[in-house]
Amino acid sequence: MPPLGLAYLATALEREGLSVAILDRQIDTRLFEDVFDSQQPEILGISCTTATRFEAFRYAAEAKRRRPGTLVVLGGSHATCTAEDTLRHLPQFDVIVRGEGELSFSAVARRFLSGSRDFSGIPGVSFRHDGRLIHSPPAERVFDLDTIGFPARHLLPNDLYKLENEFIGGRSYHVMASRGCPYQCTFCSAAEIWGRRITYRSPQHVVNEMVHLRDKFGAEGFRFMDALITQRRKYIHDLCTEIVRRDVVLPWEAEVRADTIDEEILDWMRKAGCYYIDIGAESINPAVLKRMRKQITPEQITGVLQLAHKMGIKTKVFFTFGHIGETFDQALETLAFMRKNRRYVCRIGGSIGINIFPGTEVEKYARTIGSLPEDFSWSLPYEDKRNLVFSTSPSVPILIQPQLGWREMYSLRRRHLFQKMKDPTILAANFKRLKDPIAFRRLARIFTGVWRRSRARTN
Ligand code: B12
Ligand code: SF4
Repeated sequence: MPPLGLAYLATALEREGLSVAILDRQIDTRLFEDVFDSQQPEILGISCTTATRFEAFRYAAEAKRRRPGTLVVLGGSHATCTAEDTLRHLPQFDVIVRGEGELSFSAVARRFLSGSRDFSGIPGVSFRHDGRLIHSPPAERVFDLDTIGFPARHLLPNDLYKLENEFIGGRSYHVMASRGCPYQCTFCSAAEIWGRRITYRSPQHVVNEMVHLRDKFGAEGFRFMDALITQRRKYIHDLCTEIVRRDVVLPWEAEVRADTIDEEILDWMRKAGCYYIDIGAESINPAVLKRMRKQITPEQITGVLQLAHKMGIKTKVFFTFGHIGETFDQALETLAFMRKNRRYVCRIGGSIGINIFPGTEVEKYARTIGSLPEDFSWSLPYEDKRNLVFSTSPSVPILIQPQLGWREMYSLRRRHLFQKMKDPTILAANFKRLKDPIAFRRLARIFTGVWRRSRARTN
């Protein structure tokens, strides 16, 4: 998945006349040290999630060791929610850019390149000054997203990404039409990162990018990465109309919230090329949905799945288990729903164990119930190998509660896995993968690992 955030930042910096390179360590196998030594950057900007934070910390320390005068800046979701903690514990970082990065990072770069190390007065940044930690007020959001331009894809190793429409293949590019989210789900840090305001690019600007991707990059399809592309009825109508008007109707996929879809909207989307929607349902139990503040109902979830099925639009739906207050029986209800409603849905995914991310209500709750020690620091070493069973990173803690402890979570994981193994579409997909020896070995390792661990638990 291309790092669109970094590519947008690169556009902003190139507009400042700076020369920029991006190293995407998710996909690029070159060593950080080699690239750093060959580029000798004056400013190193690093983006990380909570799962990749320790890698980011290592690169920053390595950069400072090799070239102490480099300004090392951290940004992105994890940095935004942990600025105080990170600067307090990790001297290798000079500045943290919180939230939307284009304006603040450009201002930091300008200030630094003019010879100053005092970043006072720049909104949205945290830094050390005279031995103190300074957090400037949050930056204003960019309200007219058209002004930030297209992401600098010419700096990304586009051929390395698996850019394919999920069900139909064809070279497909990721596009974002909006930023931010007005909701406050308990497990998500969006509000902490973006505030609660959602901003949009104009439909014309989005379609300009789609045309550019088709004509210059050979795009045969698109994936909209927005959290909320269907949030405003008028916006999705205008976007679909513009796609049709400009004759760039290629297959695309999008994530939608179940409460924002009706037949008319799906019809506009289908006519504009949408063949597949992705729904984050999380749970089918009304009390669990309410407590996680998802603000959708089980009826809306089933409604949208049936509607899309009727209209011939493919669906993927995703459930998560282990939410605040969720009981074992409520989780089983969701697993049963997944089993029974298979016929409406092309893919059903689930993940057991709620990751505790900084800046979320789950984090606060986890500290109060002792699932995270009160003095837990995101910047100090942390690893729990038990998390690996839940196909997440061992460095991201999982919410463990009195009514849903490790034992129950392992049991849910086992039930979910067996349910998946009995699913004919998943079996067929895995059977195809068996032809690839590397995929075969990986799959065999996963199954035997989970099997052994779950046996060890039950004995
Ligand atoms: C769309 C999305 C995705 C897309 C990614 C699209 C993309 N390229 O941005 C997909 C589906 C691939 C995805 C995957 C994952 N996501 Co996600 N995702 C989102 C979502 C809904 C929107 C993100 C967004 O608006 N991106 C737009 C771009 C422009 O923003 P950006 O990348 O953050 O970059 C801007 C700023 O953050 C900042 N910035 C970023 N990096 C840097 C670096 C520097 C130096 C500076 C100065 C600034 C800076 O400037 C950028 C431009 O303004 C958010 C929730 C939300 N509504 O915000 C969750 C969110 C970011 N995702 C989250 C998570 C956990 C994940 C996954 C780990 C899930 C998983 N288990 O696989 C993966 C990680 C992928 C990865 N390796 O980064 C978490 C992050 C929490 C955390 N603390 O780690 C969030 C906050 C949701 C949550 N649960 O709280 N995600
Ligand atoms: S999970 Fe989705 S709807 Fe909920 S706050 Fe995060 S981005 Fe918004």
